Amino acid sequence: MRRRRAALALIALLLAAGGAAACGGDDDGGDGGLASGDGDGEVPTGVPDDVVLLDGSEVDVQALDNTFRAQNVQVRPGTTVTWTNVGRNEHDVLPVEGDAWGVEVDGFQPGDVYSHTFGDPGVYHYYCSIHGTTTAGMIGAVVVEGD
Ligand SMILES: [Cu+2]
Repeated sequence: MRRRRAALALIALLLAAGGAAACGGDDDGGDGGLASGDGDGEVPTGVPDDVVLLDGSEVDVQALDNTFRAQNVQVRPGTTVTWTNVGRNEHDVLPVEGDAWGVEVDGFQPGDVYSHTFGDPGVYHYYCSIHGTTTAGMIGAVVVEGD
């Protein structure tokens, strides 16, 4: 009887652990964009750790040589994000997934400005293909809050 009880307790423990993991959502293993390897072809997932919450319907991100600042921003749905190339080098802003937005290098020379309005909630990872890969280097993300 005693042994059976122990087994039940163990099962309960396993269930609790499993449930907790499931509730945790995207446990991305803590890679947080610091992927090993060459980075090409890898897709970052989830919300970055260091997100800057920005209010207002218009938000600015600076493209420096060679980082985005703020790197990760969180905005409300319908917010227009404007990237300005304040560096001395050319850059681009390319979404990691799809090509529904972003600007090629020809349109993002020093002093150039690019804007996109994010309507749908989600995490939009992007990068500069000249100074980064999809997961490292000159990268950023726009986190659009849910309703
Ligand atoms: Cu760049």
